[in-house]
Amino acid sequence: MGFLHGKRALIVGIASQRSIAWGIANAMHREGAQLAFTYQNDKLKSRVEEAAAEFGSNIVLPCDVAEDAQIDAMYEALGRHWDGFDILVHSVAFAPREAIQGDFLDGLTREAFTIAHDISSYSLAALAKGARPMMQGRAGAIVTLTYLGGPRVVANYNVMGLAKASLEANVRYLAASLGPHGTRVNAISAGPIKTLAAAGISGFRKMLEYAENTAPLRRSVTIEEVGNVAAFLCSDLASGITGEVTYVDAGYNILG
Ligand code: 0WD
Repeated sequence: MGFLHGKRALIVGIASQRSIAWGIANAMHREGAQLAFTYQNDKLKSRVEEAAAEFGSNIVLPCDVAEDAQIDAMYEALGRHWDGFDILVHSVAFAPREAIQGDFLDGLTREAFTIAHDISSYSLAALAKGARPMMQGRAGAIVTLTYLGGPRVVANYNVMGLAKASLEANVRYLAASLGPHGTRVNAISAGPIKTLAAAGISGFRKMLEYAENTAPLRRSVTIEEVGNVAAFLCSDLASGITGEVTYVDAGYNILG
């Protein structure tokens, strides 16, 4: 029996089979969790439906996290399938392309800052708030995805680095807020992986090659490896861990 047997998990952030959220869904499904999925817009709907079918789920709901009404409607619809759930996976980020290339200040605008923080950090708290009544008292867990460009300066990551720093603080404040309700909140800081979101970051291929050549394990990580850690962090095996950032990056972050 898998270590997530009997758990229900809501997966937010599948855009393709390469998405980190796909790797997480795969690991959670393998470990026995029942899954539900959201999609950002009609363009992504069929891909997410494919994922759901592959993972034995028929719960596929629209949710653009930029819209409060869509978040509310998504939880209302989810409530018609499930009376509660145990796991929330947040694997969503966005910043306007011109703000994630070249010089930090040259590409920075108030609008880019606002969008990056809204979609990449606020959305975690918004989804957690909406989930609170359904996750209440169930020994549940929330996991989100962050990157080293939050605590450190990484070329081209720019305003997304600010948003990830906010996201990591968000994880700590949410952990403190939801701990008394029985919900743990953690982040995984993943090494570079070639996905749709990564393709938007200028110089991504160089970043990936550099990480592969210098990380202690001399390679990059896979969505399967990130998925396994997410499944662990959201399982009862990790019942003593909350408010943490766990690196899944082949050891890259320890380098000076
Ligand atoms: O190297 C990487 N790929 C890393 C990614 C290293 C470390 C962290 N991460 C993080 C990302 O910052 C993000 O938080 O992992 C998370 C997932 O990213 P991913 O799997 O790399 O990328 P992708 O497959 O593109 O999924 C992210 C999805 C969006 O995809 P697109 O490419 O269409 O922007 O986030 C979703 C969307 O599906 N998303 C939204 N969902 C709902 N509402 C919204 C929105 N407004 N905006 C983006």
